[in-house]
Amino acid sequence: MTEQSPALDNLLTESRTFPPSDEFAGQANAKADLYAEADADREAFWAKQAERLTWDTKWTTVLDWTNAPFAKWFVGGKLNVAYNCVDRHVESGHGEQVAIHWVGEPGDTRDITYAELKTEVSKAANALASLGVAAGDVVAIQLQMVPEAIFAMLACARIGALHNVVFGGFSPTALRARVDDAAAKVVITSDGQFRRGKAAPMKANVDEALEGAETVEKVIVVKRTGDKLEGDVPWTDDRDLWWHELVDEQSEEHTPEAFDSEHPLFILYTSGTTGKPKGILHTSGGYLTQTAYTHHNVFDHKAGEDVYWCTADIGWITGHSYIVYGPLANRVTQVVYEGTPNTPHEGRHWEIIQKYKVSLYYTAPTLIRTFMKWGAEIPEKYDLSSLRVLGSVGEPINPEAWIWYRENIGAGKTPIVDTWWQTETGAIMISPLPGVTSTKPGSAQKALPGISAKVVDDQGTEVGPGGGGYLVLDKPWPSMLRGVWGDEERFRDTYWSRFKDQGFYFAGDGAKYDNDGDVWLLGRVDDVMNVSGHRISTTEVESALVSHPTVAEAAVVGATDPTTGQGIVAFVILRGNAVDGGEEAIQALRNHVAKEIGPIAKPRQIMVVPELPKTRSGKIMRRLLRDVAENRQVGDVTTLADSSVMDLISSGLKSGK
Ligand code: 6R9
Repeated sequence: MTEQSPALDNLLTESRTFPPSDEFAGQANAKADLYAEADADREAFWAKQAERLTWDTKWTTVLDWTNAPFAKWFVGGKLNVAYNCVDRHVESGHGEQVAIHWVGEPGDTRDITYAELKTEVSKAANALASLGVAAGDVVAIQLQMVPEAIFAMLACARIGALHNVVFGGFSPTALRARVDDAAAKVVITSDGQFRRGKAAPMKANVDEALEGAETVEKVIVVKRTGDKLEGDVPWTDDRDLWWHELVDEQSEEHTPEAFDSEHPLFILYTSGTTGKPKGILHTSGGYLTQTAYTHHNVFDHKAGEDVYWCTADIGWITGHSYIVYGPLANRVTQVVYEGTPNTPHEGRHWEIIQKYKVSLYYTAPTLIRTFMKWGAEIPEKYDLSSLRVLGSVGEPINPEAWIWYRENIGAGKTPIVDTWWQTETGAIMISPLPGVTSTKPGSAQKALPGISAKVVDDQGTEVGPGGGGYLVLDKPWPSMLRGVWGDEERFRDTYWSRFKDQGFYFAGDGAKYDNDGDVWLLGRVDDVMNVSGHRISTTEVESALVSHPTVAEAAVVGATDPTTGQGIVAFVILRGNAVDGGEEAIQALRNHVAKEIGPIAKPRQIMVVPELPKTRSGKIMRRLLRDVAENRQVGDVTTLADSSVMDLISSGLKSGK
């Protein structure tokens, strides 16, 4: 983006709004006056939110921003994060409440009460301490969605060690980079993991990753696949320990120590589109305050009544903030599911919702579109009447997917909260409040009470209604990142240099205001195309394509074009048996986009493909599609969830399908 005041063409013309029912609004945790309360005195507001937690020592100052961009929240306060997520619920008489309904992929289940969680976390904390892990040490965790993953994270928090969770599907090279950068002392993993009905090795990959790793002293191995896994689990005698042998013999008593509010809680690496991944650092008091506050208000969570399910993996920030910390601080009862959504059948999620009477369900647009592709007749077979709030996170949600979600999963009445936030923000920042906001399909709408976000132009000046530009966060917030691990320069450069004079945090996302002042996220700034001088978001064209009855999923890239700068190239997956994908069908799609957005947005080329390349967190890798669109050799595919997808796409195109 080089020109001033980028006037993003106002291409999304969504005008449907869905106010909450009187019944929902009447019982909602968050009422409209929350905005005014926060505006009147932000620091007093956040101090009140921090009272959700149990502090050993109360803070003296709410916010210290004198060393910006390094914030300190609840300065002088001391607390134990694990105590807040576990023990205090037992002490208040809820030890018998189920914290986790765990569902294994092969169908095994385990219900864990708060009393049991306290025992497990205490034993794991004693186990780590027995290996010499102390406050400030780093423990890397590469585990699938098994209860031990949560026990391990909370055990680290309990003793003040930082966890560094590495997504279970990451390669040995990726794991090693994260272990080395954070200087992890202990690694926790499993023998193997169940994936689509098969047992796949984990420990073998970890061993490959750790060859010659200098900082790692011990590897703790959870037994999950056991004799279902082919071959022996590789073992290094003086380094490796079975979780069950080490943990089971520990005392069930562990006294949590109070740590400073700014004590580091974890590092989580985010892969930028290029270069080395960044270790995002989060700390304790502010992070837990905002994750708990948002979980309470955005999902309207009622402790002891709701059953909540966030489908993320703990390898991502959503799993950290909305499976582990926020929900457990709020005494949630939640489902944790180990497997993939179509194992053993495409109704697995709905079956689980029916069984556990899930009332709050939080997932990602990519999965919603996959469900659309599988067909509405699948969820129709299940009783989903327990659901009362649906959430979305991870990427912009197309209005079409939003409506499908509400109609087919939410019985046409549940509020949908489209939550915008990032690994760096730690917690939800922009979202409707389900009992207050008249929701709009496709828009995350407004910064939450206590949060301030703006859409600004190149110069950092806020744009007016209907205008577009960059999303910035102009005031510090409690769960904000406290740095990039070991790289202060990169922290300042990446987030704080773009609008240095104004002191804004630059999120890297394009956004616009509609005429009501609601925020629409338009994808990463580098996903905004420039066609003949018009700025068009890839999301907007994707949204138009997906609104056509024959299209299940679409990904759009801007390909270099000698005359127009960039030309729009679309990759589409067609629905079930809709059409054959011939010339006529493609022409119809081009015309549909022209009709929905305008002739300027008509894709230069539309390719029908069987799959789209996605990262393991479900984000479409447009870089690879750009390679195809520009007839280049396809680049590095190692971060794809399924690296064979690109072959499938390329061979399909060559054979003219
Ligand atoms: C929580 C998470 C962050 C990036 C962010 C943005 C995109 C997330 C979104 C959304 C539009 C939403 N994003 N939520 N875009 N609407 N509701 O996903 O963190 O993995 O760090 O990704 O995801 O582009 O900048 P993370």
